[in-house]
Amino acid sequence: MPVRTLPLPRPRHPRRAFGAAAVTALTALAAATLLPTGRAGAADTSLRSLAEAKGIYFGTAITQGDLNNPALTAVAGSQFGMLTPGNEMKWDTTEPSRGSFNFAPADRLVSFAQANSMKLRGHTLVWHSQLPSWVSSLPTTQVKAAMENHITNEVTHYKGKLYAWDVVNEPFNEDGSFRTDAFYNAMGSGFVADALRTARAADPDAKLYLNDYNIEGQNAKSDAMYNLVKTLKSQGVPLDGVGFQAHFIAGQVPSTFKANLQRFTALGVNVAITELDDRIQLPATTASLAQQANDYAGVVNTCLAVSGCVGITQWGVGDADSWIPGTFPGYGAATLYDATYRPKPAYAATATALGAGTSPSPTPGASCKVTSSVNAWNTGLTEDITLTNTGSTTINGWSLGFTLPAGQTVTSSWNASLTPATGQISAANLSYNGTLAPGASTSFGFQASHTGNTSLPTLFSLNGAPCTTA
Ligand code: 9MR
Repeated sequence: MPVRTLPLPRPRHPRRAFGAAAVTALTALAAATLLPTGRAGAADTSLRSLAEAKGIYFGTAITQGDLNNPALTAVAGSQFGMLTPGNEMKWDTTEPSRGSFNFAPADRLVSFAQANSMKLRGHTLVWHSQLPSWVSSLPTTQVKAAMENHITNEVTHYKGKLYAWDVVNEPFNEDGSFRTDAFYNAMGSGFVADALRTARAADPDAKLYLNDYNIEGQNAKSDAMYNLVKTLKSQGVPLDGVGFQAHFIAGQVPSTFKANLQRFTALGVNVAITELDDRIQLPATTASLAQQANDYAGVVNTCLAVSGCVGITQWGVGDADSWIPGTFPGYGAATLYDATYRPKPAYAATATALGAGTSPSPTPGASCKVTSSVNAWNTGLTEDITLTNTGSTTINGWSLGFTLPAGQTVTSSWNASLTPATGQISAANLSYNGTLAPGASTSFGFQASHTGNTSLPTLFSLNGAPCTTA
């Protein structure tokens, strides 16, 4: 059996070990007092606390530039309990020239994670891509020393700070053969074991992973990964888990996903969903968004059903942050949040799959209430909005998303910073009113022009979770 290695607060499958009453009591206790994030309380139904109550994590990838987006950081720090730097721990950033290390960009992300009580996955040490040309230009006799030096320096820098490392990323071609990159060309397949041993020596406590895409179902590539894991385990090479990137297309999650994860955990490793997204052909429709919701719920249910699946990371916070549109023209809308961090149907499906329906909250994830009022004249209006924290934990930094009715354009605002001026708006706190204790309220407002429709905004969400409206 795979060992449970994520230091989460309660057993993964308590229903297997305890009676129903004990499970309820334990769940309440964990939710109220034990979660390590310091954020979860009895009525906190963020994705991160829902996931943690189930014994897994729910994470996201963030880049350095994302830290300048207050709407994004408010959602990221509230909804996600694990952070993977999107680019900043890759070789081209961390060792752009030989022996010259730059950890500043990733350090900023580590600080953000720590400030928000998020755990960290390191990504990635040995990869053919985002690799500076000095490495691929080395004589093959020098690659091993360069790789070991890189791993030792980077892992040592982050020693004790990371939950896990993607030590080797994407070693295989689609047909299951090894990629003939600088590392394979220099060392053959033995580079994988060497990289893992070097990482373990530098940080004995970080979980060590191999990570790849298109290995979610059973196919030639996942067979190759399976055989590699089997060999490494039989040789006693330090390997704790396999990361399944899970860059899915809506409606095409492989039917063999669960069975495939289970054959890996049977080898004695954990598994993690490391880069989840589910792309939709644009424009998204009600039907494709519903399919995506179904897919996300299926991924959550699969991880929960596989003992040894430690957690799920989505690649990027919202649709505007995703790599998909740039790489797959015509596709997008791949995440849980739209471009202004309003939760999509997949959010509610994910929250429900994580158990939100069992909470007292009428809306999955809701820990906020919004009241609003409007005063209109022939071409203009003012709107006052009051936001109340109905959860049991303090909110540190807020972004309130809402939809402005057609024809209304914001011309000025007070007590919050609003962008953009029309359509789907994000209202972010100012420096003095970002903290909202449980039960506390704050008010802001704006002036807008209109073309006849003076109705109130709709679809409020706070830090990525829907709010109730009075
Ligand atoms: O999200 C990353 C994007 O910003 C980079 O441009 C891209 C370059 O390859 O890498 C992206 O992240 C990749 C990850 O590191 C490995 N799996 C595939 C991801 C999407 O390309």
